[in-house]
Amino acid sequence: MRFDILTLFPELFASFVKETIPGRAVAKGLIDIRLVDLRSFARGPHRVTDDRPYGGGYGMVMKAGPICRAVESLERAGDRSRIILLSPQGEPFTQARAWELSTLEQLILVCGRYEGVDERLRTECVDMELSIGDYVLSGGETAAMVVVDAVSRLVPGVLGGERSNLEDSFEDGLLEYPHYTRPRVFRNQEVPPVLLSGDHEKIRVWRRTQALKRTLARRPDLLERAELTEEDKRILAGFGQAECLVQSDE
Ligand code: 9D3
Repeated sequence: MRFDILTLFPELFASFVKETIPGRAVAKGLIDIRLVDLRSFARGPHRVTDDRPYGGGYGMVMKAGPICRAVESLERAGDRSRIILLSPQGEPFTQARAWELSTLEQLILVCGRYEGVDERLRTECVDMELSIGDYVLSGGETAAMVVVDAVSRLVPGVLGGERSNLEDSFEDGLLEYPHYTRPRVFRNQEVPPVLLSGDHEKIRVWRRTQALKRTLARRPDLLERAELTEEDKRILAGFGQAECLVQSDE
């Protein structure tokens, strides 16, 4: 999978790329990340990438020209390639979308700045527009990092032997159970005794119960869409309403 990131701030990505993508994934050729400085595709002595909005109003608008020229300069992986604009008006980026994108060969990620991009960019050179959530960022760069992070770890071979993607939260539609490590007592709080019991079946049921409780308390919206087993339904039915609301974290 190749990521081409088009941005006015390529240097923002240096440590991100180094720390997020396992070096062996890059070495094995599973992942390739290239940064494209949009300013180098701007024209004139001042290499201007933005201008005032037609019709007046606050702020500046990114010009379509430099972005389109940058996209057109790239080697394309045919129909296994997508040009994605990161924008607050995009459709929500989800784990399902991440899986879908992970099957492609090339993602071209366009990071906007200022108040937005010239509308004609969308019709001319963009396949898809993604938002990472309902909050205001100062540009598309951090959103692009989110997309690269979430997608690259789904590319076959990238995670290595660590663990299966399917164990992840959101893959089964539930929040994760609580985790503990040493020491056994931290500031007077004990690790739940079941985790020290060595009874793997009891531990499995406890963890599933905790995951269900936590999801019900914090993200009931997820629970509605989760794929629940008969056991899950039995566990859920066993929750007293009051217990779920009050003891959501226990
Ligand atoms: C005054 C109008 N602006 C504030 C609401 C509009 C605006 C323009 C550009 C708001 C943010 C941005 C920059 N954001 C992104 O480029 C962006 C983004 C985001 O802000 N939230 C969630 N996902 C994304 S993806 C790209």
